[in-house]
Amino acid sequence: MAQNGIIENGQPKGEIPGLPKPVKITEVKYTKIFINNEWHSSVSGKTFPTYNPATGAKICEVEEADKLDVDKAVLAAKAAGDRGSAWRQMEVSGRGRLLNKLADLMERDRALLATMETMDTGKPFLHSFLIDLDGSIKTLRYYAGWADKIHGKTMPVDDNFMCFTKHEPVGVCGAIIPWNFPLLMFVWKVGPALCCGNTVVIKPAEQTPLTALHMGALIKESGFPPGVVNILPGYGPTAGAAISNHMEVDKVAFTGSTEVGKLIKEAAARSNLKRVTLELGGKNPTIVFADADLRLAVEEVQRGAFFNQGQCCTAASRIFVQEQVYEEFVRLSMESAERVLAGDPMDPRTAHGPQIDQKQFDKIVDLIRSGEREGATLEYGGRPMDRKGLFIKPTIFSGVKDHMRIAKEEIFGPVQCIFSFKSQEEAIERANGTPYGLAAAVFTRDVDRALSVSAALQAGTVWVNCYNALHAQTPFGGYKMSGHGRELGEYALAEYSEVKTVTIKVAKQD
Ligand code: NAD
Ligand code: NW8
Repeated sequence: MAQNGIIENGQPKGEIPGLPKPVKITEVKYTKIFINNEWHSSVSGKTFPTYNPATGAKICEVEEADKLDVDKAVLAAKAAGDRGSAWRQMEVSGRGRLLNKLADLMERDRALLATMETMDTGKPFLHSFLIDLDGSIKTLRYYAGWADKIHGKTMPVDDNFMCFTKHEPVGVCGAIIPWNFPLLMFVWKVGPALCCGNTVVIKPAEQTPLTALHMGALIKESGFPPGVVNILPGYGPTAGAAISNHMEVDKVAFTGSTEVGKLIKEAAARSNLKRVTLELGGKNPTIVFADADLRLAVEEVQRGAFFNQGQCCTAASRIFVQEQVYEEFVRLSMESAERVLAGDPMDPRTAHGPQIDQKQFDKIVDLIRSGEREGATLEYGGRPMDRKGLFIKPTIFSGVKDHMRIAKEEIFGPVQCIFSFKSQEEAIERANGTPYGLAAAVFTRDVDRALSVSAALQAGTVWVNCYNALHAQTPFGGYKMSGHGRELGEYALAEYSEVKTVTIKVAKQD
């Protein structure tokens, strides 16, 4: 968020140029299952409600996809990707043109999409518009650029053979995505899948189906052939499991809990050994050294902890601060937390909204209680806010010890846990002492220290003197139990391609 320069500590710095007003949505237009560029009712006839977490009000009913709807969608996706289909016959640059067109339409509907994202998730409109929409549009344009630049190699062997590789689409790509970044996760999966020529069957999270469905309308309007993208709102154990178990789905990409990640891999193994990429949770360590720019560290780390109400796989949830600056860091963090403006997510000044649902809310409150019981010092917050909706006050614990539940479990809420350390070696050991390995951060002014600590940390991403600095060009994914495979960047293309080796015998010439 530092990157756009107009938000400081999650708050706008005065007037925000280019931030429109939220759009008045009186009726949600797209609430059905999207297959073959058409809107379908569910085979079962069932629907499910989606709620606004800021008010608790029901927004609308959405058609509930289940196994039979997934079967229909997979058939459509398979046909759309067949040899001879419009999608497979299209010039590769045409895929890029369509992805850019989709990005244009997202730009046109940006205020509407941001409003809908805020209604369905409770995240501040300020962030939906400036971060989620910005990142989504950039991701699509980035992959649009790749569509005609994906090529193989030739391998010299000897004069008797000509060998080359081609990168082909994997086929039908399933995607199962979470509720914390519904649009961003949609394009992180659909962007690379489409630029590589695959077709997609995607299930948004049951809490947040609305923006994915709007994307269906934009995908159709862009001119993608029918069946290339199919969108199935529904629940995990039904629609989600039908995707991961399907014999005709060639790959599944999942973002969500470690627990469900294991189920996905198991289902893939039991069915057709479909390829699996997993982006799971984290218990991300940050190490703040005594030589760091302390004010910068406090702001970046706190934003890392509280951004999206703490509902980030990258959340800065374990903050190790060197003992010389520990008290100062805690004090400045409390001051900074005072300035986080919580409230109506549609208000352009709001930087902190409600949690996604009652289940997550209860889990966070329970973990905060466990922190108090286990002897951590509650420095700030720690309580639900005195207002309607699922708001939890930003919370800071100091004196956290490695054995406590709040030090080990993913909280997925606005809770900053601050630990103290003495030596660099100790900090590295403790930072790595987790089964997760998604992201980590280091704050220091010493470039040698920054390099050696970032080399030692077991994490797919290490931020130095910044936090949550994500870009479409840079790969993102986990070490250890945070998953495998990479999203974003050139690396993601490998997850959505098969490599074919063609070896040609060259006849001897007389
Ligand atoms: P979840 O893993 O249950 O949900 C993620 C997606 O998986 C949703 O689309 C869901 O419908 C689907 N799903 C659920 N069960 C499934 C199954 N058996 N087969 C196939 N798909 C299935 O996550 P949750 O219950 O919403 O949240 C629980 C915890 O997960 C959170 O507290 C947090 O710790 C973690 N989480 C992590 C991320 C992340 O970005 N890595 C996102 C959301 C939640
Ligand atoms: C893709 C993503 C981004 C982007 C910018 C700023 C703050 C936080 C996030 C973020 C392309 C270009 C930019 C963020 C997003 C998702 C997660 C955590 C942080 N992404 N951003 Cl899981």
